[in-house]
Amino acid sequence: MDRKNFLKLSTGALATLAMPSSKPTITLPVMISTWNAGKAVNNIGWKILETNGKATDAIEAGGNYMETLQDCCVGLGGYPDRDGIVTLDAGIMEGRGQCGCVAGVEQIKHPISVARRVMETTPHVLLVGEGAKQFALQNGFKLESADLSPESQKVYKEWLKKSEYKPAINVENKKGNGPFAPMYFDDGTLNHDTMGMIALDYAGKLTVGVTTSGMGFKMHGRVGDSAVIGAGFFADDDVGAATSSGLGEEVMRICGSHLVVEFMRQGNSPEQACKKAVQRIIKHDPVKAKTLQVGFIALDKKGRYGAYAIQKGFVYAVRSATENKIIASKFMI
Ligand code: SD4
Repeated sequence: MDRKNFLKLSTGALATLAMPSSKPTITLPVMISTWNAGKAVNNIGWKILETNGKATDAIEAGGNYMETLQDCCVGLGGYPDRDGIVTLDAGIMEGRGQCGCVAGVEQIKHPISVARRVMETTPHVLLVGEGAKQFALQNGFKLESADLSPESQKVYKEWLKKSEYKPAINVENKKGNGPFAPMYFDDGTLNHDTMGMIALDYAGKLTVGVTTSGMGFKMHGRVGDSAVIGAGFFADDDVGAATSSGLGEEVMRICGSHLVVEFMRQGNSPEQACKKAVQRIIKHDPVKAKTLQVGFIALDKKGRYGAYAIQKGFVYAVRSATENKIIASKFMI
C-alpha cells in the first residue's frame, strides 16, 4: 500500500488489514514493552507507528524516553555497580539481521541511540566500555556527569554497609525492600531497571530494543543479556521478535530471545514460545530458579503477542489501534 492510500484510511481501518479471505487478519501496527512503565513507552512509540513511522524509530523513541527520566533505573539514573559506577547496556535489532549493541557504557545518556548508530554506521555489531563511549562522543553524543543520582547515591551507601551481592528476584513489588528495591513513579508504577520493547510497523517490519543500567551492584565489567544479541533481544521478520527482563545471566545461558523466536518458527504461539524458554531455564536448575526472575515477551509477524515468566509479578504493556493496556504475564512458579 502506498502512502497516499494509507493516509486515506481511518485509524480503525489502518489498524486492521483484511487479508485475502483464506488468510487470517493481521493487526498492525503493534508495540509491546516490558513492565508497567511499558505503557508510557508504548504511547511514545505509538505516535510514530500510527503515522506510518518505522518500528526502529518507535523503539528508539521509547528507549530514549526511559533513559531521560532522572529518577529512573533505566539509564544514568540507575543503580551503580559495586564500584559505584553506572554502566549501561543497550541493543537494537531489525528483522533482517541488522543489529547494534553497546555494553558497559559510562556517562552517555542514550545508549539505545548509540546502539542504533553502531547498527547503521559501522561494520560491527557490539562496542564495549571505553570504545563505545569514544564512538558515542565522536558521533555527537554528550559526555554526562559521572555523579550518581541522589536516589542511587542513597541506595549505594546503604549497600556498601554489607556489600553483599544478592540479585533481587526482580519481581515488581509495590513495597520494595532492601537496597535492591526498585524505584517507582509517583503513581506507584515501577520505574524498572530494564526496558525491553518490540514494535511491528505498518510495513510489517519488526524491531526489538532494550536499554538498561543492568543489575544493581554487579561486578564492574559485568555485561548482561540486554547487550547480547539472541540473549536479551532477537528479531526475524519471517517469524517474530522477543526480549527479556530479569536475571540476565540465566537468559544468556539459554540464548533466551533467540530461543523464543525459534520456538515461534516451529509453530508455537508467542506465549507458548516464551513458556518453553522459561521451562529451559528451570530445567537447568529447578531449585535455583525459585530464587530468581526471568520474563520474556514476544510478538509475532502477525501481531500476536504473549509473555511468560518464572515467577509471579512480571507484567507487560500492549499498544495497538484497539488496545492500550498492561497485562500480567503467566508464570511457572
Ligand atoms: C540484566 N536483564 O542486566 C537485566 C536486568 C533486568 O529488570 O532486566 N532488570 O541482567
